[in-house]
Amino acid sequence: MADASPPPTLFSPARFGELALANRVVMAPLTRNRAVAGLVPSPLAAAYYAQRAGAGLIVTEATQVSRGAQGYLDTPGIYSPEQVAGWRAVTDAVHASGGRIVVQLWHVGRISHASLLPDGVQPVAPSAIRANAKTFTADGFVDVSPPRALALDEIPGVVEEFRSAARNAIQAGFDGVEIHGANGYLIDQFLRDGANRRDDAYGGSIENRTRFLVEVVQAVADEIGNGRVGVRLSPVTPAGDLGDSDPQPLFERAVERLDALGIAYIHMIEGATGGDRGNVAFDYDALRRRFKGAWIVNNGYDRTMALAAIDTGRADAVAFGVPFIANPDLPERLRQEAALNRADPDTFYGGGAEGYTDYPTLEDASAPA
Ligand code: 8OZ
Repeated sequence: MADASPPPTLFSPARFGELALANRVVMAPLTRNRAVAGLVPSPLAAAYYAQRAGAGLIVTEATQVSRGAQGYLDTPGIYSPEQVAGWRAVTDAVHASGGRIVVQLWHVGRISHASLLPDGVQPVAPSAIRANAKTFTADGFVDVSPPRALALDEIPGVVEEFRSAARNAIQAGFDGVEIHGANGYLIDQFLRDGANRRDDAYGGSIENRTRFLVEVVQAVADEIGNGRVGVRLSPVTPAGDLGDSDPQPLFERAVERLDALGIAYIHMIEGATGGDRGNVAFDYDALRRRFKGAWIVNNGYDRTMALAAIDTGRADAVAFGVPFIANPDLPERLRQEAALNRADPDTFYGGGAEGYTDYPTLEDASAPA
């Protein structure tokens, strides 16, 4: 007899590896550029994330694994004791509110500017190919700096940065980590041939281009346990001026290799990040068939699409980005089919409490004035 438990809905609990989720509404990673001195998370971050603890899982904003991993102004890190202490306040607040939270570990690679890097050094990348992309610095939006190619003997050191950031994450009280393999940043630059022209063990064949991803995930899993590790991928997004000549077999193999590592979940951005879901024909189901862990989908989902994704079994959870900025109680609003607050793009990046911790819940809205 098959398992008699009812099929899950968007609001059913789930277990992804070692992560126990109260529901299948995930808060996607959202860059907010509000870190304070030392790239420590804002003192407001604890309240911001705790307000959103009704999510089955919170993925933090992308967070640098080292000083050299930064590509934008005022994004937080997780490599110094002060940053770990700042994140501890966040994880304590989320856990006190009954939530679960993982930190997204990030290295931007070529998407950076010398003014953001220690001693104004060049950004690093698989190959010395500059992206036609801008980043945000103290001087506003500027073209990214020309990168230099990582030497073969430097790569293990970058892998170690991810490992030590994962160790710090556990020390900071996180339930796990999500490795940022998406959106044209360093791991994605190794994966896709638009940025990787290496002729050593990290370039050329699919096996070689997936090597850096696998080494990072292996190191992090060795450090904190594979059941606490997720990976975000975006096979066809043009973000960061990155593309690949044949993404289907590349990402099928990447997912197979992640499956072999037994990680908790894959977080799949479908289409162009924050944009057209159908920019390129791509068979996501062929990827999912290669992975036994949990499958989180993302990009432009509304309530109807999210319910259907779980009901049909196409996904195990759905991640929402912008709707979570404006709706701290998003899972409750989805449950009740309540109206959603509209997000204000002017307060997405930088600033203080406005547009960060001041969006009302349904309860706030119904309270007498
Ligand atoms: C928006 C602005 C800056 C960075 C990503 C980490 O797209 C980002 C990001 C998003 O993954």
